[in-house]
Amino acid sequence: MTVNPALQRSLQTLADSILDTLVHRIGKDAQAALPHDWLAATILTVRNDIVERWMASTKAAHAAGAKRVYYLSLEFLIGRLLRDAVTNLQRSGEVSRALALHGVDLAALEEIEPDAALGNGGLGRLAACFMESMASLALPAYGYGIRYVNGMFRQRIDDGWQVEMPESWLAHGNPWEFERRESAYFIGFGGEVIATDSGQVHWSPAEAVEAMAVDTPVVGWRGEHVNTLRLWTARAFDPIKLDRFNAGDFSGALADQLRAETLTRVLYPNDSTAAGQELRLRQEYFFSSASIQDIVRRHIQYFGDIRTLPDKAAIQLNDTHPAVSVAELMRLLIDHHEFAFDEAWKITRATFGYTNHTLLPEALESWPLPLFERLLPRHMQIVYAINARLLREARGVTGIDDRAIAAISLIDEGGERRVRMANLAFAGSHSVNGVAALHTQLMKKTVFADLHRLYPTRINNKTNGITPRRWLQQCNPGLTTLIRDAIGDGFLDDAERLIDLDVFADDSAFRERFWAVKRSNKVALANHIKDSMGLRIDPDALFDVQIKRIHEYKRQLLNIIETVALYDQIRSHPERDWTPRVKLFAGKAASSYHNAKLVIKLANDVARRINSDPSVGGLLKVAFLPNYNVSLAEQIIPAADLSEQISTAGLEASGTGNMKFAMNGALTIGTLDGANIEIKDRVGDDNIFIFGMTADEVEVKRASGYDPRSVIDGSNELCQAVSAIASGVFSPDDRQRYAGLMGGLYEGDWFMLAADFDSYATAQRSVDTRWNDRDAWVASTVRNVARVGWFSSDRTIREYARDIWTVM
Ligand code: HBZ
Repeated sequence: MTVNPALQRSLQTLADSILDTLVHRIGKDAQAALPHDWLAATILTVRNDIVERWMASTKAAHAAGAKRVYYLSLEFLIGRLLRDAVTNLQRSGEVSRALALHGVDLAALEEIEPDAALGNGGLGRLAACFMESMASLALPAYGYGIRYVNGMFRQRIDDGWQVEMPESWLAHGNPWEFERRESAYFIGFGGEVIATDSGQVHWSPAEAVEAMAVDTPVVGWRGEHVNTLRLWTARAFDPIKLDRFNAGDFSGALADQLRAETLTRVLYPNDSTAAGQELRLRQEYFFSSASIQDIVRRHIQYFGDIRTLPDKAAIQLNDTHPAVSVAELMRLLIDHHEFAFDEAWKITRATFGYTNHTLLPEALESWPLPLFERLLPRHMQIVYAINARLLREARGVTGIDDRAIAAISLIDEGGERRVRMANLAFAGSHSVNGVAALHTQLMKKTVFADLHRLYPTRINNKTNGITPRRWLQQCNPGLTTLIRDAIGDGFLDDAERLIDLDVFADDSAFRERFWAVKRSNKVALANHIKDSMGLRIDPDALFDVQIKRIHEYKRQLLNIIETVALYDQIRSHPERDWTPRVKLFAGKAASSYHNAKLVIKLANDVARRINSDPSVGGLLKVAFLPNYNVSLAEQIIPAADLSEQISTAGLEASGTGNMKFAMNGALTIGTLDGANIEIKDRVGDDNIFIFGMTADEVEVKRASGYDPRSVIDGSNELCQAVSAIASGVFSPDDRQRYAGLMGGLYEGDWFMLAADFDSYATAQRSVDTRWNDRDAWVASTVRNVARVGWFSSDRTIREYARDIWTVM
């Protein structure tokens, strides 16, 4: 190969600057450097380029007097950043060759970067996709959150059981971040509120911590724009109390610092039930207050007059976790800027938007009023004042009766009085959105029905999306190259151009190449599974994948029971022409969620039995992959053939994994739930396997008395599988292990697994049939890739920008 001398020189320059960074910033030479040292040196070098673009982006927004978007989220599930940054800068080839001059492999460095797992699941990952899309669309935006020292726990599987281990993503330091010691704010808690003679109100907190900003640059596609992810860390004002120290009270001397550090120590590992602890409310207020103070400070510095805040700032609340921000902005406007209530309220409402991510009642946040009042006495008064105004407005509307008033109120008066965060977020925002069409409809019909009657134009839909950079281009380079060869690279800037691929579904030569890419991704995953778990799987089998948080409504149990039923069938009818399948599961269970943890154990028990049964040998394998995270998803999704999206209809707000799989050429087996409905509308009924009850049918069945026992008894396959599990066939060491879990199906089956079982099993057999018509299968997968460009988070962000933030 001839090498262009100019290129050679620039590679050498880059190689030299990486080495220079290694020596002068890390303090190691090339001989002594460990892989982590090379990783840090590479990041620090690439960062120089990013910082320049970052400053240019900030200056340009300032010069233009641009409106800024503020995305407030207690979670940002960003994963690794190096590959993201270098591909968005379009420098992967260059960086990889420069490192090669030192004998270092870029891909290997990328693999040892820890995952920033500052989130639980879909909600946190959505925030990360949105940050990337906002930068790619050159929207001036800030993400605000908490810099947890320990993110989502690391999951170990011990004898089939989930064991939670602390995740320390900062163990080797974090070369991406910049501490901003000058951007620090006072955050108070507790104390009392004093009304002064002049009519002003003074809150004098009993304790306080300092919030300090730590910034990470977020590089947009093609590197043209860089935004800021600003995460807060807590510090004591007095890191050490010397008087106590000198008196020999060493732990007392450090107590404040320890208390402060506790605040931002750990992410609550729960994705579907509101954590009721005081520490959680403290986290919520801590990051809300710091963010709102920072936003107000920036606005006044740039624009002078706080009255214009809604013209220059749009604040989006990612679920209710930052909802106390509504009261915090009101407090700053009233107590610090001397606004009258009504004017403060007008500014506040015009500034905030609220996104709801779930209708599950146990996930809706509400705080016991005494706790809220003790921790945030001034905010409690403001909540009361907002509530008085809200209820006054409601009483004036015909059709709103006492029951509706009680439902609209910010205070839940049924039993122990509680502050309802969703109602506060709703009341304090000009826009309230759901995350898929069905979910938004259900918001209007159920949880927010009365608030919707009061404010009928406020609720709107913004169907979720995913960034095609991370979830196609970076995780699936083989497919990306293939698509590029077929339709050019316009799809890299506009994912909807993937539609040009549609005609290639009928091109047999293209289908061959498409199939070859999928197969090589499957070989790579099979190797990973062999190396990490010692399990051999056949890359020519159908890879059937369910990866997501473990939750009863997501119905991993439905999948496992169907797996057991299939196992029975294969053993009873070995003569039939079975389709070889590999069932892959991964996901974390909240540490206190008993049934979810039992489902993990069951998946592992079933896997052990099936994988060691020679009578089903090459036909069925089951694996539960430990420690599901963003990086593991990036490996599994490109290798999947079938995507399991099987929640009880009406319960999955949207789903985003469903979009990632379809974009990587897996077919979906799913219910008419969340965004599955919109995926079906786009890929077409022939290119997706839909089964089960609709949300309406679920509602009717619940209302008319669902009797799971008769359903189970009426289905041979289901009954056999449930009895086998219940009687200990898969748990010979503890035959009772699953008696309760299976008993729950007979007794209530809240998630209506039994009701959907036969329909699911039938759909699985039509998957087999399609799989065995290779041409038809591949044509369908090509059509999926071609038709799901709409699910790019660029499209979602454009809709937020146009309809909610009015910035585009
Ligand atoms: O948000 C998920 C929804 O379940 C999913 O359907 C949707 O696609 C996704 C993005 O909109 N919700 C969550 O991930 N929720 C949480 O992670 C969560 C975290 C803390 C909580 C409650 C929920 O206290």
